[in-house]
Order: sequence, then structure tokens, then C-alpha cells
Amino acid sequence: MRKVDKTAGVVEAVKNFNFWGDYVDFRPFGNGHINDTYMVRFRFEGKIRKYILQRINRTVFKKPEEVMSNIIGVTAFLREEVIKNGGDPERETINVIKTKDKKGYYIDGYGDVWRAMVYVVDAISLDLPEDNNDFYQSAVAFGTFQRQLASYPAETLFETIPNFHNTPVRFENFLKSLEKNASGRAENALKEIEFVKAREEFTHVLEDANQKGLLPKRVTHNDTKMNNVMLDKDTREPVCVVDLDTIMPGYSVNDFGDSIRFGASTAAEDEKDLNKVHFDIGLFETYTRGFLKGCGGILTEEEIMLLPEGAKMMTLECGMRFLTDYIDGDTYFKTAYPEHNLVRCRTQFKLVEEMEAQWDEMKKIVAKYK
Ligand code: GN1
Ligand code: MG
Repeated sequence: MRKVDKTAGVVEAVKNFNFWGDYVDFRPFGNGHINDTYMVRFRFEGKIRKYILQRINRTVFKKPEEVMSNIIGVTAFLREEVIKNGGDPERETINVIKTKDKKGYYIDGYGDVWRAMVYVVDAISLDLPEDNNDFYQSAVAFGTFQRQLASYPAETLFETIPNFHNTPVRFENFLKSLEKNASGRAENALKEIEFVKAREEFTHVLEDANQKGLLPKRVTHNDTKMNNVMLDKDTREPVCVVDLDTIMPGYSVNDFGDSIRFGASTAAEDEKDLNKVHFDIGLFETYTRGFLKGCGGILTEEEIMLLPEGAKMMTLECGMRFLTDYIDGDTYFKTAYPEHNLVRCRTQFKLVEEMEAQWDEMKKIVAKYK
């Protein structure tokens, strides 16, 4: 791998996008696990304008042109939806900035791929909800996103990461990594490995429901962490949904589930003290209410009844992905220390266990809203 001078690439990229005004500065931004994100500031007519500039992770996204094609298509569609509803299209959807030669991305001298967008002003992104209302509003945002895109032609979307939320395929990949044990660290995670193996049967539940015609493929976001919603800094109401890299055909219940995995936990995804990590069923109900309100009746009764499966599936799958990456030697997710992925997988499995213990309760809650 080449030694990266991260700064040189940013400076070159900054010069090649159609930003407005005079360049002021840039700085690293956000908590994403995949891409490198920067905030770039310009001054135009005495005012500061902020942009987001990102180096797309090429290990994860093999075809960045397809990622950008999806994002440009979906955001143009959302823009029209927002305008139709009398909203503010500068804030209520991402606005992609093209390069000076009108392309969706820029390739720098190192071969790195960059894209840029307008920074959403007066909005915040939270890693954990500060109160129930924050979480409720994020649910409304992702539900609304689902509804707004219900008539988007899903067949025009590229599958930017094949089998992204195909949990049985993820399970197969986990077994292959285990077999290889590239990091030699599998023996540090025997309990966690058994935990996953014991749930193989469950990994098939959603794919089976789809086969039986009970779970349709829709346009989904696929990375519905709380920190991928921008909330207005004053009203705390949703402004827009961000991080659109993984928009692909998928299951609504997985979009729901990934939010539960991340936001209905009492602790961070990488909390080391498992005594602090709990599945909060009150937050589960809050999110269910908000998500279904946002969806505005587009989900079928069968889909609604599968929301708990979505929650458990995304939590198990994400834990399995962290564990797989630990065994592979940290090749996918950004890590801050050697055991980071192992710590992350443990929080996910703790949540799965607590969901299993409250399964009937979860089913009762969703039944109230169908
Ligand atoms: C990654 O990029 P970021 O941090 O929003 C990952 C998600 C995981 C998440 C775990 C493209 O999301 O699938 O659920 O980390 N994105 C990709 O925090 O793999
Ligand atoms: Mg993100």
C-alpha cells in the first residue's frame, strides 16, 4: 500500500470542485467508519460557506462511479419531492457539488476518488439520542425517506456493495474468514464465534420471508444509524438523511433494524463495559411509532410484524461483521486500537441477547401499530 499523504490529496481535490468563493481552510470531520471526511470552508461575499469533501473508500466501494450515480439520482428525485411539499431543497436533501468539469467525483493524482456536497447548516448529527424525542425524530426521518422513495425506480440503482445485508451470505463469509484466520486472533474470540454459529438458522428468516412473498424489496438506505440523520439544532426536528452510499434495493425492516441496533442501545457501539450496554425496549417502541408515522402507511402488515426480526438481524449481522473483521485483521472498518472490532462485536451480541429475552414484548409492541 502506498504511504498516504492525506493532506496533499485534499488540497488537490479542493481545487477541482465547483465550490463558491475563496478557499479558507479544511479539517477532518465526523465519525464515519468507512470514508475520510473533511469540512472545507470558503468565503463568499463576506460569509462563510461550508462544504463536505470525502475520500471514498475504494476497498469498500469498488465502483465509485456507481455510488455517485445512485446518490445523484436519488437526491435529484428527493429534491423534487421536497419542492412539491413546499420544503427547502437546499437543506432537506443532500446537494452534490460537481467537479469543475461537471462530474460527480474527482480522481486525484494518487488515484483516490473524491466527492463533495453542501454542508447542511444549523443542523446536528448525534451518535446517541440525548432524549426520546431525538430518537423519535430520527425514526420519522428514516420512515419519511422510505415513503419519499417508494416510487423511485429501484431497478435503476446499482448494487454498490453486493449482498450488503444478505445475512446468510455474511454468515458464509464469516465461516470462510474463520477458516483462514488471517490475523491468528480467532482463539481470542471463541465465545463470540459460538454465539454467531448458534444463530445460523435465524440468519435465513428474512430471505425466506422474501422468497415466500411476505417481504418486498424496496429502495432502502441500508445504514440508518442515528448519526446519519441531521436534526435542526434548535427545533430538533429532522432536516435530512445523509450518508447515501449504500442506497440499494433492500428490506424496510433492515432500515428499521439498523436504527434500533445503534440507537436503542443505552451505550455506544464500542462501549467496553458491557454492564452499561442494554437494549432499551422503551426506545424500541418510540422508534417503531416514529418510523411507521414517517412511512405513512406504505408498509404491509407482514412487514410490520417482521420489524423485530429486522432489529435482531441487523444487530446480529453487524456484530458478525465486526467479528469477521477482527478475525481478518481489521481490513474493513476503521479501528482506533487492536481490539476495537472485538469490543464492538461484544456490544452487538449483548443487545441480541437482550432482544431475545424480550422477544414477545417486541412482537406485542409492533402488533399495536400494524
Ligand atoms: C459503517 O460509514 P458508517 O460509519 O456510517 C458501515 C455500516 C455499519 C456501520 C457500523 C458501507 O457505517 O454498514 O453498520 O459502519 N458502512 C459500510 O457502525 O459498510
Ligand atoms: Mg455515516
